[in-house]
Amino acid sequence: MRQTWRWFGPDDPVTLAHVKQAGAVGIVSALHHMNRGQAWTDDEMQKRKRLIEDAGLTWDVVESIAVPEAIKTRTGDFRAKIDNHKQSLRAVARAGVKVCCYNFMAITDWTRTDLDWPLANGGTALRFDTVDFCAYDVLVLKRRSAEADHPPERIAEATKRLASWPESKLAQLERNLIDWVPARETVYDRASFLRQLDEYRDITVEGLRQHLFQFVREIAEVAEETQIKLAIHPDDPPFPLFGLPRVNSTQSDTQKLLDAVPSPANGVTLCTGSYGANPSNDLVKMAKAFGPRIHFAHLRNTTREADGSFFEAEHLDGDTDMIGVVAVLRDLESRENREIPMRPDHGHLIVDDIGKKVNPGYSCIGRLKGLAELRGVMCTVDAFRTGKVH
Ligand code: DNO
Repeated sequence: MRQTWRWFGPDDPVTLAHVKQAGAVGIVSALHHMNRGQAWTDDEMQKRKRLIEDAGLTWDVVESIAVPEAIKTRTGDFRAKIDNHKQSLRAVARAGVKVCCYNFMAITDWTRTDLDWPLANGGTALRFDTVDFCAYDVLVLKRRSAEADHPPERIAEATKRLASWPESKLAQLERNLIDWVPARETVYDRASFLRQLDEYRDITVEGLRQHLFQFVREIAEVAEETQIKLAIHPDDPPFPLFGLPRVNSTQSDTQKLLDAVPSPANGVTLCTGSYGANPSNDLVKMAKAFGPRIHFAHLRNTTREADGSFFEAEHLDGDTDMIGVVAVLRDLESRENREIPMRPDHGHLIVDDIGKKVNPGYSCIGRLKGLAELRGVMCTVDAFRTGKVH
């Protein structure tokens, strides 16, 4: 597997020199400053590419070209936005980047209630707590018919918790949920978020799924023509939030997209962490099922709790059989004679990174540790595969 690393660009506190020291060879990056529906330009692609190559690395994956809400809802200027998206893909191809990751989540990108959840060892992790989420959704945001989306016991517990929270805890929760995430292109306040939710009032799951298929049919043509591989990222978390429709949370969701647009350019990002937070997803089975359509892998792990909450575990801990997944991917690579870019996704905040300015989930040392562990798994799996050890 090609060992890559997400780099948010020149403002990322983790520098390209750090990436080299971590031992990654490739970069995953995006033109975040051009990611609100405009067409990416050759100039900007070249500038970014030069920075990466001057550091002795290669730009392997674009993650992501953001998909504007107008495309997901198919309203307003969505036609122009699709044309821009196609132009961006062409610019990506001209710069020589071969894989493009994107997601099709309504309004929210990846969502956590807690970006700094204390671990027993003194580090911190990202966490999604269903009760905290319910407190915000039902009692603070007061979304219309939110009560129907949460069981009564959860609402009762959320009411109790909310009463004990200081203002600062509530403000942080709100920021985490609607007003911030690294590389989320659009952020909201309470009023604008409610307005945006309203745009989805009449869109059903099947409706949004058709919008996805229509969009992918169009961009897959450009991808085929320019020899780019599209890699849709799963919903994170892989269950509905804020009453919004979800269309890429489970194996069957993803399979529907692969079947609807059978082009080999239409593929997936196997994000073990995102899919893994839904107990119906068996990642080893999915890696086998998606096979040749896996164009990119995010390797990380989550531990699920009884009420649907989860936290990000160490890369080799948690509920996903990471060794099983890596073994399937290595097998696939050797059968198909190709290299799948992978990145150690997220990491705990540990050691000297504690107290530093970091992008939550994307500090250096936690990911470096994740990559080192995963590299160990790859080497060991290979040793067994090639008969060096029995
Ligand atoms: C979270 C990431 C997401 C993901 C995008 C893909 O850390 O996995 O930001 O990159 O949702 O479009």
